[in-house]
Amino acid sequence: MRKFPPFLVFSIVLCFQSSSFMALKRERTLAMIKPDGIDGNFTDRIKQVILENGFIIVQELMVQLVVENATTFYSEHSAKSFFPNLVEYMTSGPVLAMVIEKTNGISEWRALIGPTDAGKARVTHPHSIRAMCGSSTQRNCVHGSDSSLAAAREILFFFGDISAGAVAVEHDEL
Ligand code: 3AN
Repeated sequence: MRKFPPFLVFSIVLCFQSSSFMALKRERTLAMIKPDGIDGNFTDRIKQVILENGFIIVQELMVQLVVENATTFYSEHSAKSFFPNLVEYMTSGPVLAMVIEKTNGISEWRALIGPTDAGKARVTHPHSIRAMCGSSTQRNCVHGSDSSLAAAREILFFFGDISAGAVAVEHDEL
């Protein structure tokens, strides 16, 4: 049998791991329909987009956030001038939190929801979810975790440790 130089074998294995294997990682992320999305009756259409794009919905929970919850969830923005308005908006009605899963799910969901500014989304990403149901930078209808660290933290926030098989309990408030 023909022998290949070890460095060639090593390079091929490395390429396979970094491009094929790593890029095909199944990921869970947190998707949330915010109060304006629920209020505008966009829930079914958003879920349809989720399923049509090959995600599965692992868990879902309709919940009314209170000020303390919204403050914790968006703590990274606490120093921003829009923070009080953001908390007020996020507590203005129920939200639907979902754990969704797909290969490369974190970036795939971010791509589907579109830019933060829904007005800009309508111009640059007209087929995005925020273009469909958002109205401004703040009232942008949906949320998506922006990294694997954020996904883990946000899923834990709403659902507890579901990797251990725990089932989320439905609450009126968190
Ligand atoms: P994204 O939700 O696209 O990741 P972030 O993390 O920068 O955007 O902001 C979190 C949330 O804070 C946004 N979804 C939006 O509701 C609100 N927000 C962000 N930037 C602004 C802003 N300049 N003015 C008002 N609200 C904002």
